[in-house]
Amino acid sequence: MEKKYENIMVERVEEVGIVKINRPAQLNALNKKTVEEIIDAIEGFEKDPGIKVMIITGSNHFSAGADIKEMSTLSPIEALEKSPLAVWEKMMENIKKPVIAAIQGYAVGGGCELALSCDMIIASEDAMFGQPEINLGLMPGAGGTQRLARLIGKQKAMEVCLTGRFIPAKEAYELGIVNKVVPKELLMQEALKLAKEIASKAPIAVEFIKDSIRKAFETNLKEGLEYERRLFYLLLSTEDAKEGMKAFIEKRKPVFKGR
Ligand code: DAK
Repeated sequence: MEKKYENIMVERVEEVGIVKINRPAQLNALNKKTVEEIIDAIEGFEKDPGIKVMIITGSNHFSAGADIKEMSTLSPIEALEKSPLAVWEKMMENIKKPVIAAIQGYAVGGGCELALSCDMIIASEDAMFGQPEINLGLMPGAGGTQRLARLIGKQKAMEVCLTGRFIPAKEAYELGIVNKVVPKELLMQEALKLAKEIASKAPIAVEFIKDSIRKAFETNLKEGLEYERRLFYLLLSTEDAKEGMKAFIEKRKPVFKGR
């Protein structure tokens, strides 16, 4: 039985944990309660050995960002000390299991930042991305300037954050923000297909690959290559790697056990 939440829905499909933001009347704006529930659900799936991959999605839209009504009452000190958006943004850096964002409708402001903190993005044709904080006299505060600049380069990140322009799915794909654009009715099917494929792989290899790719954004090439090499040696010693190579030689499908 899944836990009951107020503003999100959780579901599991085989080894995939799904978190669905569900405040459709407010376009899934991220108020404190919603972000706390997202954090709780993701942490729950992260600890659950039966879950290998997660999907974050939203009802009708992904999310129109931080709840502006709630945010307008926050003092800077409150934002610094209590902001759940900051907690969630830091938490995503430490999640070991792959997280896929399945996006329809708006993914803007904090919603875009939540998507960018995921490992892959599948978008429906109607998806819209953007960092419109500039129109509120603000700026992205949960990774928008940093992750976007690393992902699409300085010039494009400047344009997106300084104009606040919304970017349609097709353009987001061309910019490299999105892995795949699919018709709306196929969104969850495609996200689940990707999630299940990854869930079928050797779990320690999946964890190390995610860790190593993320490291590429935090280190210089020399340190990153050294980090990768060490993880590779570690993987060689796992039962799953021995099984994977043996199965190849014996021309059969490997059976991975996460050891
Ligand atoms: N917050 C609260 N309510 C929102 C909302 C939001 N972000 N976005 C939409 N809504 C509400 C609207 O007020 C409206 O409610 P009612 O008037 O019906 O009661 C309902 O959702 C439907 O919205 P619209 O009528 O505006 O719908 P449209 O289709 O006409 O327009 C839109 C869709 C997405 C273009 C528009 O709603 C819009 O521009 N929304 C605001 C988008 C935005 O500016 N997002 C950025 C928010 S700032 C932090 C780190 C990060 C952040 C904060 C703190 N720390 C580290 C401390 C992040 C900040 C942000 O995300």
